[in-house]
Amino acid sequence: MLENHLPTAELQALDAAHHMHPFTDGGALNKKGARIITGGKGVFLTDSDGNRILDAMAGLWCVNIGYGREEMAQVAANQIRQLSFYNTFFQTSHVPAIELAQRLAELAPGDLNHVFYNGSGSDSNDTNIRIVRHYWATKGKPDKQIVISRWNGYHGSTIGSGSLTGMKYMHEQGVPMIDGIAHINEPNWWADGGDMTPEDFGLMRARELEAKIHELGEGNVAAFIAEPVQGAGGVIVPPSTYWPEIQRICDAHEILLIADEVITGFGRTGKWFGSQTMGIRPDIMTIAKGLSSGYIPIGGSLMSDEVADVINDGGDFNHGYTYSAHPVAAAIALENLRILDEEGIVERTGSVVAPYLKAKWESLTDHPMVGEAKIVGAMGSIALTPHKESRAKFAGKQGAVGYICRERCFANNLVMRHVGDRMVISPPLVITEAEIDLLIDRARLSLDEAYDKAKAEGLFKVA
Ligand code: PXG
Repeated sequence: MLENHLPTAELQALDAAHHMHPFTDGGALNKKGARIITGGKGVFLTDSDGNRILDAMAGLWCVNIGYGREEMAQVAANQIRQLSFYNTFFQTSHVPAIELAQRLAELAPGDLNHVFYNGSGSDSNDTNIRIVRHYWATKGKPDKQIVISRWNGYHGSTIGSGSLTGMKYMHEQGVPMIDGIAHINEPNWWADGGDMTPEDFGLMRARELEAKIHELGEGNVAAFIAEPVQGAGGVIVPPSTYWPEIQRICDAHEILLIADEVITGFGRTGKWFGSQTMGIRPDIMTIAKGLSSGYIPIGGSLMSDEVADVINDGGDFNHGYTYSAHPVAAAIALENLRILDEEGIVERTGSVVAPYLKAKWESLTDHPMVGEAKIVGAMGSIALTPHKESRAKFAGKQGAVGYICRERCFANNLVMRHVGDRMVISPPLVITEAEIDLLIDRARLSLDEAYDKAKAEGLFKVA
């Protein structure tokens, strides 16, 4: 533990000198200095200057049970004493891997009874690409190779998962997509819906999948991957017509459906899995983040009986990571699932947090800069706009006003992220009603300040 740490400025200087941050303009950050987080308890973080920050992002969409649970520390310590590491490559297994696999099979919907363990969401989606291609090859259809995903979907940042990811700014940065990936448009009615009703628009965007399958040839398409609710893309909640139509299309054609539940899993949407909330039946599920509440990295690819049977009958599956089924990570995940279940956290998210947060969150639409407010369970977004009726974008650089708002939030001891000009939240599921009130008070104050600043800087103009 680093309790008696160096002064903030010294830590910042060392950070700038030696630590390179993900998805960050390093040069700009090094001049400014990072905020140094020193502790976490429940929904609050502390920083090196003694601020107490309400973390409405649950770390990075992951700390579902809240920070600093003593039981988790005990389980990790005990497991390290018992068996700190062993691999599962060479015909061996261990108790945490077995118990966690059994528990996941119980919790996951349908017959998703089998897990391949990975270390994170990104490498889980790399695994999924390998699984679906090997699956079809084993079934005598080696041409079925292409995985279809969506623009503005997020599936990770390795070369494989980053190719699935639909953020063009990632593809542009020296990471050409791997072969055999195709993208369709996202069901983002606020941004792209024009004069259509959300329902008609949802159907139209879902049918892009069918059109893409026809264009590529059904015999060449392995799978479709999507987040039940897009997270990193800005908490885009699809219109009600979208998922039923996607399910119909996957069923009508020979296409595996992969639900990327890295954010939506483990209670985030008010049920154990977002697939249950959105009424879909995936063949494969990507899990990570909330699986361990972020206490230790772990991810997984959950798959149906049929997919697992084919893979298991296909001879050697030439894939795996050193830390697949890491025993400490598996033990931590099991303890996390016990806490989520026995403390009724998933159930309470649906019955208490979701309705309370929804009412408060939607009340923000009376703010002059807030257009739509969207929320599913405990993941929500608001669209910032200079003109609500026309759903207009801001005239200047996209995301400039969102960035100002995020900076005001940070200054007001609230972590709320911006995705372009959408503000997003995903607080720990253990958040109380009083803490939700505090979240909304700080969000409103930050919106007011950002609104004033955007006006003063001439940014509050319709594009
Ligand atoms: N799938 C989904 C749906 C995700 O949200 C990943 C896969 C990749 O997981 P790993 O564990 O490899 O990071 C994610 C991760 C953001 C942000 O800014 C979101 C993620 C990661 C980093 C930043 O919202 N999601």
